[in-house]
Amino acid sequence: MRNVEQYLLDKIRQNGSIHFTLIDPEEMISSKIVDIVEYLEMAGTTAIMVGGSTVASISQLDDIVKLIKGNIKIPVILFPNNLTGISKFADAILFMSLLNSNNPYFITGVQALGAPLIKQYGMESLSLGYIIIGEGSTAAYIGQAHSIPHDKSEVAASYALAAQYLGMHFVYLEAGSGSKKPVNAEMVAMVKQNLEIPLIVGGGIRTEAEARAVVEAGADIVVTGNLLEEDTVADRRIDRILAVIREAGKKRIKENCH
Ligand code: 1GP
Repeated sequence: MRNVEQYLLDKIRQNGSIHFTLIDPEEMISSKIVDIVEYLEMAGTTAIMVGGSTVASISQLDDIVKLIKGNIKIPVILFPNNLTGISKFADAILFMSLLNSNNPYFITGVQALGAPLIKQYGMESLSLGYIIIGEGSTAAYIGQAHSIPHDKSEVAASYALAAQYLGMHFVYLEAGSGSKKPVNAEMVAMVKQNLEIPLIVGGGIRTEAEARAVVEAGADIVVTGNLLEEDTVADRRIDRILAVIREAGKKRIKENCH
């Protein structure tokens, strides 16, 4: 796919909100991946993100990206944790800065190391301000984040606005994969009120009610990852979550028209 960003913006405009599936190459058994991504594409996920906080093997990542790309048409977007999160076989990369890290390596350092590789691969780069919310996640630990507490919505809103003014194209509020507490609706709403670029929300979203709450509060893109490991494909929970995101997205479009 050539212009992933335009494709995503069109999908958000048409649907009000969209869903990304996160595949962690270290958590997912390759034999299951093809069935799962084919199913998710059919069920209506908009893109597959590939990455995880501890991805260490580029060859394993390459194999998984190739496998996914060979079986679906929706874009495969890298969600890198480090230099080892870059595979030349993906359609695009979330070129992200962990805005609330205490370590400049995660804000601009690894980006400078990775940029020449992205250019060499001719890969589309989606500029993203990444903001970690709440304590205790692997992402917060590895990224040495100065995590924003769940009740400090105004701090999250300031970081998000800073991302926009720095020229970034997307903002991601991350509660951490497998988190017991997703980003709350109040924080999503306050961030969105002050933002003109698309807002991605993820981490710990497992139920229809949680997905509905973040979309109604203003999330343009909802990410789920861990959910896949709970056999939600088999029990159709993933379909119900996608349906809720579609329904709440449509409602947002209607409200914005009035
Ligand atoms: C993690 O936000 C994503 O980076 C998804 O989180 O795995 O908890 O769905 P989950």
